[in-house]
Amino acid sequence: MRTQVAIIGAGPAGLLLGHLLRAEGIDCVVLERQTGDYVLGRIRAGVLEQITVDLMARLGLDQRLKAEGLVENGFNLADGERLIRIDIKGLTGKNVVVYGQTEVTRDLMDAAPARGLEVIYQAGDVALHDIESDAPYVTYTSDGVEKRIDARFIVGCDGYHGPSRKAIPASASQEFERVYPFGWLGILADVPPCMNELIYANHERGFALASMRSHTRSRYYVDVPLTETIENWSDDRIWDELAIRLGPDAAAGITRGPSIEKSIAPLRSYVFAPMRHGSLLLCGDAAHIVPPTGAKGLNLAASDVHYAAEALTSFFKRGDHDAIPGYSAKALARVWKAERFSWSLTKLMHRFPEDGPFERAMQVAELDYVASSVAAQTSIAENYVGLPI
Ligand code: FAS
Ligand code: PHB
Repeated sequence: MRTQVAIIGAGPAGLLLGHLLRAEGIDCVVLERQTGDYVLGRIRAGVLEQITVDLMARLGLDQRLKAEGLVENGFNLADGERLIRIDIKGLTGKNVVVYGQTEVTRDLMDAAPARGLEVIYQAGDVALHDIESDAPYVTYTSDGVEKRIDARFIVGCDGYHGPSRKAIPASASQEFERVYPFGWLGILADVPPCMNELIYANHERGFALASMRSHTRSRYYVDVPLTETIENWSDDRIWDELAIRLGPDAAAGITRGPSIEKSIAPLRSYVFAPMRHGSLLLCGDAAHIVPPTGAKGLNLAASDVHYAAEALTSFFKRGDHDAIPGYSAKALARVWKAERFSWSLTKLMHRFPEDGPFERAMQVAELDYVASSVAAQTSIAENYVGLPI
């Protein structure tokens, strides 16, 4: 098979890029290791920045998002008894939308056949070849048969564990990483949210996040040591811990119920640079990871894809060969600012095992400052709604 762009990974980055390229009449094919149902079964992000909403609207794929997405004009930082509301709408004129990553992925998947976007699921042993040439290709197995796709560009949208990033020589790249000494235990339950806005809580027992997927489906998190396993956490134990960490007002609003999904995700800050090598571009988690505290992971994938689609469209439709070399620097400029915000909010809202009284005093002082300063709240708000692209 020959195409113009071979995309590896049918998560939100790969599918969004595929749709954007097809909308420009650019040939592409998406290779996905798993089944579509498996991809949809992964419960991940919940908060969309305006740029992600705008990309879905530009594709005309935002009908459900407009009907079911929850517009959020603010969110809250809880510190023991104190609740600090960040009025993102009032401070920035923008909002975010709560609409699960699963639903974004579903909308993109469902629209693929009608839009001529070919997605090959259960593609095994995907390998990249000749990425430093103008004629790279991908091999993979399907039903036990090895196949090959020749392309002008390959875009790695295969997440943190995919093969694309690993195809770039260490001599030509640099990695930046911080692994956090805790993970987030997430629970999904068909119960109404405890509040109509998100609450990030820093409690002496640890971090908690109250989020949602709809008016009848809630998403909560508590941070747990990396040694923890999900077996140690019954639903009741999670509900008890959430009630303590979120504080009495939020606790009064909690409706308990059986979990429909429960998982522990490790937290890391990670950047791989550059995000292009020869004819291979990287988008999304294939190139960077943020702790989910800032709700940036999915949204960074969207901005990477916006830049990649722009550069590829310039190349194929306008013969502009300068856009592709500029992709990595443009994407990384936004990635690093989101990495900083996510790291900063994680440091502010979590208790680190190595921290002592001084570090805790710094958290209290920073929360006091945020509570009393419009400038401090505006800084948090403009990062949370997403910096311009
Ligand atoms: P993805 O990882 O979503 O997609 C990559 C795709 O590539 C997958 O479908 C995978 O199957 C496929 N792939 C991998 N290897 C392959 C191969 N060899 N061949 C073919 N295909 C291959 N972000 C938030 O903002 N909030 C959150 O709460 C949050 N929670 C998260 C929880 C977990 C457990 C994880 C891992 C991430 C979480 N994230 C969260 C971040 C997440 O939302 C990502 O930012 C988002 O999925 C990025 O999308 P993609 O870059 O498309 O990568
Ligand atoms: C979620 O709803 O899954 C969610 C929301 C905000 C975050 C992280 C996760 O910062």
